[in-house]
Amino acid sequence: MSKILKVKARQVFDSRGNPTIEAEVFTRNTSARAICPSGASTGTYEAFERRDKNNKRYLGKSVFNAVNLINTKISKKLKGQSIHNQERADALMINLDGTKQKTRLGANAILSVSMAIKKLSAKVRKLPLYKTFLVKNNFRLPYPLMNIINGGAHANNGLRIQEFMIRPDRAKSFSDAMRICFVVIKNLNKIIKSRGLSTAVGDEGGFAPMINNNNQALDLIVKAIKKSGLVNGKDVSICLDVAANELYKKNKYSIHSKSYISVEKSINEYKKIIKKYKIKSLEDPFAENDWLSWSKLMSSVKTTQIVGDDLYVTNLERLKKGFLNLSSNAILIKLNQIGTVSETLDVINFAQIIGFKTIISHRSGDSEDSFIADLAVGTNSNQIKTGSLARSERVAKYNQLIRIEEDLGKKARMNKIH
Ligand code: 2PG
Ligand code: MG
Repeated sequence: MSKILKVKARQVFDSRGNPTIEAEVFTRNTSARAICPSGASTGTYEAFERRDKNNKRYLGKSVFNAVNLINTKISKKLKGQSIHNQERADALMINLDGTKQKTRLGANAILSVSMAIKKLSAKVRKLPLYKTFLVKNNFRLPYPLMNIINGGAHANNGLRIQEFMIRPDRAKSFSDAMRICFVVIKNLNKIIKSRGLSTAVGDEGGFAPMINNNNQALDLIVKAIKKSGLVNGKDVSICLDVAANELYKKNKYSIHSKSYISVEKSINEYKKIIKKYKIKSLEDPFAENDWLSWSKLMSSVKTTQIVGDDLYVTNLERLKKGFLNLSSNAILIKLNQIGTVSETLDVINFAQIIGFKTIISHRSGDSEDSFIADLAVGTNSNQIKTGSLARSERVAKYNQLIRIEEDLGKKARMNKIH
């Protein structure tokens, strides 16, 4: 009844129209499936994403070899295993791969199967997915970090910073959080339009107007918050993902303008915008190997949430290093950076023990799969970052959180931001 009969995978497409993997895990009576997401601004230490580099028909982007590995090697290995023993199934795949960054089978192959097993286990146990992770009761809904202006590698407008986000800090419920973000986004739309700029959206659903100055983007957001009758820094906070890996050259950074400046100067510029725009959260302010600059920033901006994404790549060893170096106080969690559900849960668990905020995240190439919405609630993660209120692959996660809030009924509570 709860033993894996076979695993079947197929090539499907993600929100950028790139091939990705959907895996379907079968028991004798039922099945569940999951789709792997894919990043654009990826960290060097992320688990390996396997693509058919030599297949010219799909410009080297197809995933047929990884699909084939699932249908043969992984399926054979998992046959007969219990769907309720996630650690064992994940360990079997990790061992079958046998490499540090999952280069043999591909983390995209392994993760899609791992997620499908998790979903199937919940389905067979007749439990909502969010009830099958770390938390057993007192579930908390995460605050959304909505990416409302896209720049960097997610747009072609020349904005240095990759993501300009809003977080509705005073929302009383998840539905209230959605309403607040909705109003700010609609007002931002009007403001952008009134400037004669395009309201077309980038990869994560945020607007991608043709502006190339960070402050200009921040000014637009401040205006939108005000126009909504809300107070910036209180009702709604501005949060940024700099994705500084992309803006680093020879110990210098081009975060604040096109010219490269020293770390000290970059920190000063950060301090200025934090103060002026009341920025509450900064993700990847420096590059993935620049540990020293992270610690320097942490000691000079005490009240800001500093989030490690490419720095940690959801990897326990790197998180431990960051903890010892006082590099940040929060971690971004992306399942496909590490490649299995079990390893992801280990990282979340450790992060919470050491007092780091955990933020569950989508990828810029995502799909209708809303697994991360359940993961956020099931781990009591403070925040979820899953794009703007546009593009169905982003909205799918928000809609799932609305369903979870309804399912929890009177017991539904928001997480703590501070
Ligand atoms: C990030 C992510 C998600 P990508 O940098 O945080 O927003 O982008 O998936 O391209 O790495
Ligand atoms: Mg990031």
